[in-house]
Amino acid sequence: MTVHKNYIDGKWCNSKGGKTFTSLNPSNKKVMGQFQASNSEDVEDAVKAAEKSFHEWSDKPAPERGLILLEVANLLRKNKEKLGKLVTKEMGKVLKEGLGDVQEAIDIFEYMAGEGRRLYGRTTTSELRNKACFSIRIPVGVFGIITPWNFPIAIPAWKISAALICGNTLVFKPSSDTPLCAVELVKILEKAGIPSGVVNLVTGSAREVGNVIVKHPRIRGISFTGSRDTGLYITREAGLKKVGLELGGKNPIIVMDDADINLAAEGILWSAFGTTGQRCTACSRVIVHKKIKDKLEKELVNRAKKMRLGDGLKKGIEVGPLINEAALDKTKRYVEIGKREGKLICGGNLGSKKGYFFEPTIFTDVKVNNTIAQDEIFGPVLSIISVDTLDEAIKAANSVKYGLSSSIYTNNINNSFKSMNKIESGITYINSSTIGAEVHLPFGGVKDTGHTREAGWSGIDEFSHEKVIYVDYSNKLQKAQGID
Ligand code: UN1
Repeated sequence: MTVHKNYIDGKWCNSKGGKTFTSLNPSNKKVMGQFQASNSEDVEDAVKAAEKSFHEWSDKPAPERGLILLEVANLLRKNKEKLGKLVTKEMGKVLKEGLGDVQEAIDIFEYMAGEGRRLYGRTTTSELRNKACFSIRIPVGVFGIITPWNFPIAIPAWKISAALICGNTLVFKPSSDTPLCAVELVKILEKAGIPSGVVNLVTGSAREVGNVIVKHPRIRGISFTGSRDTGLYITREAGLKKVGLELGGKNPIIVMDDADINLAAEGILWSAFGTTGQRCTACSRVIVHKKIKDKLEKELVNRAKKMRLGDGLKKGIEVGPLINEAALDKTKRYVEIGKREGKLICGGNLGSKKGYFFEPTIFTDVKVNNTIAQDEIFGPVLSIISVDTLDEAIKAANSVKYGLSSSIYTNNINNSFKSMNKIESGITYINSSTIGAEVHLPFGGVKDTGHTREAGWSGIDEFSHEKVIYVDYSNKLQKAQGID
């Protein structure tokens, strides 16, 4: 079996602790490879390498950094098929989504390459004569990038591309469920010409690696996507680092009585059962107007029952496995709770024991405050809640602690504008699914999802400081605020 290494200071190396762990294909539990179970010494080496390379990298003109990022995009495109299949094997999502994961990475590397010729600051006026005021972008320093398994290529790409174009160097700790995707991504970064020490990959556990990165005194920034609990831990432990957090959701789709029901059903199923419900943006709550509840429910159940569950590499499969045993157990646990809280109208069972499969599951007559309508399950479980008015629907949508994505299906312009303003979330879709955010727009949430933004133009804010410059060309001491 191949033993994959860390990548520190431009060299592929073993962990100093000599321990390894394995990653499994969730469709068949076959081992994908062995990886370094790194420790604090490895993190220290990675930080040293990142510090050493910082000046050379950040002094390089941003358009030149951009050219290297463009080469990363080109190499990703050349290897899209191979990497897409790897995503499906290691993470489980069906192949068309595995390819989408890689496409999202191509898109963000291209976008951030272009940022090399923008990195905008602002110019403004001064209170005083003969004085210029403007801002420039400066890098933060060494960044810790801690990423989840559900978008094993795309999410590292969002963060790494933005960190690099802003001139930071970094230590990258991927999820231990998808380390092979991370290794392959870093190989592409290496091949594209990222200089030694700029990107350092350290695989291993949250306790031995993630935790050390979060607390490390010489790491200046953290960008993390994952659970709310870990986000809270990072908030407490990261000290005064610049922290970006994206922490999950309980995303609603409101369906009004004037909506196109077929369109809504299609969007709901894609949002709820695409990626087996394992997206932070996945829809887990349908909030439907009472008048059309029965009709929508029937449509959803008919279609969900036809969705084929299985190995995502096989043709015709629409729903892949959950990521691991723990995710399967969690889903089972919530389905048991759901049976007490609502009415099970679809699924509810394990799929083939060969992998971590669970059927697309729908509960109806769920109450706003029920556990299955409040907790993030991160599996293929959908709750239907019915309401009488749009105001009631918006109140229900906002009843959870999270606020990432949301959607409303309606053909009434007043309903849609009211929802855009009143739903508490970082993203609201009108007549579309809750998933599929595009990389050139800011991504992030409100409330317990976290309040920072990444990707798009906001990716630049996450990974740089805006520094202000005052140039006084009056040849005398001028005092602001009207002081003579
Ligand atoms: C996530 O699940 O954390 O909008 C990211 C989407 C994808 C990204 C999801 N582009 O669903």
